[in-house]
Amino acid sequence: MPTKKTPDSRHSEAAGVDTPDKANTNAKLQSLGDVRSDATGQALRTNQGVKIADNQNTLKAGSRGPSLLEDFIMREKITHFDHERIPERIVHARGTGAHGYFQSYGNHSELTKAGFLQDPEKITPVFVRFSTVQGPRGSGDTVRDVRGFAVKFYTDEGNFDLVGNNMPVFFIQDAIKFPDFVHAVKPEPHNEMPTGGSAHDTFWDFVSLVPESAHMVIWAMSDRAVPRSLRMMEGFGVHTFRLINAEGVSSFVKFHWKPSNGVHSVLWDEAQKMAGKDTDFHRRDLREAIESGDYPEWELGVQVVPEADEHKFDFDLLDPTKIIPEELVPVTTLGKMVLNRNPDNFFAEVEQVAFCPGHIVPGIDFSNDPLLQGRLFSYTDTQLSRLGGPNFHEIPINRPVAPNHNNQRDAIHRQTIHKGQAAYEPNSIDGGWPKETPPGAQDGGFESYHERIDAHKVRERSESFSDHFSQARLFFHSMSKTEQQHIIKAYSFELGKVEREYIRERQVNEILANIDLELAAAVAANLGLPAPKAGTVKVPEFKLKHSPALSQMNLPGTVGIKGRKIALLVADGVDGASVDRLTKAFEAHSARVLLLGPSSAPVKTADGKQLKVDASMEGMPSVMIDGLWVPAGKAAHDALANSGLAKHFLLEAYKHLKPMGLAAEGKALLTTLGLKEDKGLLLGDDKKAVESFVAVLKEHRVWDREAAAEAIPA
Ligand code: HDD
Repeated sequence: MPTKKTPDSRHSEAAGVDTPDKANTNAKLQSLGDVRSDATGQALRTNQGVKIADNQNTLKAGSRGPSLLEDFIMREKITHFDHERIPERIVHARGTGAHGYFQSYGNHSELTKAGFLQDPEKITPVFVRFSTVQGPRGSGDTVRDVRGFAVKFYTDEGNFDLVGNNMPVFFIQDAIKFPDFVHAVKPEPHNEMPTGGSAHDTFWDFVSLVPESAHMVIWAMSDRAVPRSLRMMEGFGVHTFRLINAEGVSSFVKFHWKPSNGVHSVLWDEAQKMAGKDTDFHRRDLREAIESGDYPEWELGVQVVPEADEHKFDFDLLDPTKIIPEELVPVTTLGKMVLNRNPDNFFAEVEQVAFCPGHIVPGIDFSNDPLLQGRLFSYTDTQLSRLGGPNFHEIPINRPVAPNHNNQRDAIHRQTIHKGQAAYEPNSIDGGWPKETPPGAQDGGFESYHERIDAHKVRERSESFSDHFSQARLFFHSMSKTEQQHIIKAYSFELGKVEREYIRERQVNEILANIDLELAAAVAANLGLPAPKAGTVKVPEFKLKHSPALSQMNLPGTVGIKGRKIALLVADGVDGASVDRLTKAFEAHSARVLLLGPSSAPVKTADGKQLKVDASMEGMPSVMIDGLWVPAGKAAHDALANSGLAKHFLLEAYKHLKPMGLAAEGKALLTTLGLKEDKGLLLGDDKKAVESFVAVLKEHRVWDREAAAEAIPA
């Protein structure tokens, strides 16, 4: 508790006043548990605490008569129910979240005075919310879209929100364009279609008229927009921020999250099917991973640009449509984040969490990126209508672990009961408390970076923001051939859904042709349009021609196949020993092995034992697994060869380039299916075959198979 001071001492002494400690921080990890009651052994009561005798029948005038208005129990229940919904987020409505912690790798005090980045012993609780952008709350998880990657760090010095995406750039350069962009991408106003996607006229109308979107749109047409898992995405703070050390030295930084699981995606056909077969694929995957102890991990890194180097690049650091290629400024890792606890209640935690890029702590500051500057206003503002007023910081998931004493009072849904008379400052009644803390090297009050501004008030875009194509080109040229083909197909699919031909033409001729003529020609061919002969603007030559860090083929992660789902397809007559051998072999790599049968009923092994299955091949279709194996057992192979369900499962897995293995007798099954062995389609269940399978699964898919897989029906 604060010690009483004389009224004229305006500042608290930093030490000893409400200093948060580790116990306080750890308490945050438990705090939601404290406010939750699972009500075991408790009587059913009204909100006013009255015990309820009958929760089945309304009070009536006679058992067949009208209901009585005086039934306060029924009215309270129905009234509460009538108001259960709150507005969903305007964007990023569909999401899921998890708790975890952040731990610094060392003392980064040369960069920042932010305490959570200085002490490797310090465990800082975090809550992360992942989201899609376009779709409403009930939309599919696997649609083509940008993914939100918002992290709330509950630091001892206050909450720090890093509200980023899984792509390092954005569609627009100035926040004033955000409502236009969102109105264009959201379902169209006259018919509320499409749900969860950008393949429609208004989106392409807007982006084809706004060339600054070109870079972000090519990311959105790449495999990054169809992630295999939320655990397999990079995250980016997007804007340039500042880190400030105790001496007041500022460096520009870009924040990066690097997943230990690597960066992996699904194929487009797969993504579309998944949206139907399991709308909740990503939230389920995250929840199951955490439940089974496969805690997802990311390293937090920064690209650091000293203040003096601000203008040394071909692009403007303040332009959010630009990356700093990692080949120019490598990412320095600062620490790691581990997600290790699922929310107990989706609404209380995931739905009510309120992020804001303006939530920063001493040692971190904003840059003048005009998109970031606008965001600083928007997020708090939107919470006023979503969460019903300015007290949303008192909702458990939003409460800082740092104390937050001030003279703000009242307003709707106030939880805190403030004692005392003085809710103003200066005051002498309460000894002048709570008091300001002067800025200082460490533990000081927040101080904005003393940037010198000497300018005219203007509504202008800096000339240094005018190149919209060189980095989109760098991105396309840095992709593998496979990734480039996926991008061409994505543009072709999306523009194919655009009804107005002039919009298709404008995107091809005025945007794609400026990125890359071959890309434009390939998309034009798929749309039946003439290939453009030249771009419409002179694109500056970017010194760097390739950035390998942009291709996810170069981002396999560090944990191999840990947590990957491998299906063993079983049927009556399967060789139990083969099932055991394979299970052990894959589990040794920390993969998750699932036995899938023709139905959910157990199958009988060749030696007559009952073998329980995890699911049927229908219940867990091939799009939900990463690889498969058919264990030994002639009768089981024959049964699979005669099952349309099993054949479809195998062909679809093959089409989606998944690693597959079959015991030696699987040759006949392959012939039935018309499939040939390849690098990732293996025969035999010996150690060598298993190791080859694991090696291919580490590369995620059998990329060499793509041409052969074209012939397989979708
Ligand atoms: Fe935003 C939500 C990310 C630009 C206005 N945004 C929101 C979320 C993420 C982002 C991850 C979901 C947070 C959550 O899980 O609750 N937004 C971004 C990124 C941007 C960006 C990476 C550009 C670099 N956003 C942006 C601009 C504006 C907004 C320019 C307004 C001027 N964003 C919002 C919002 C949302 C939001 C309307 C909707 C719900 C919410 O904030 O809490 O205020």
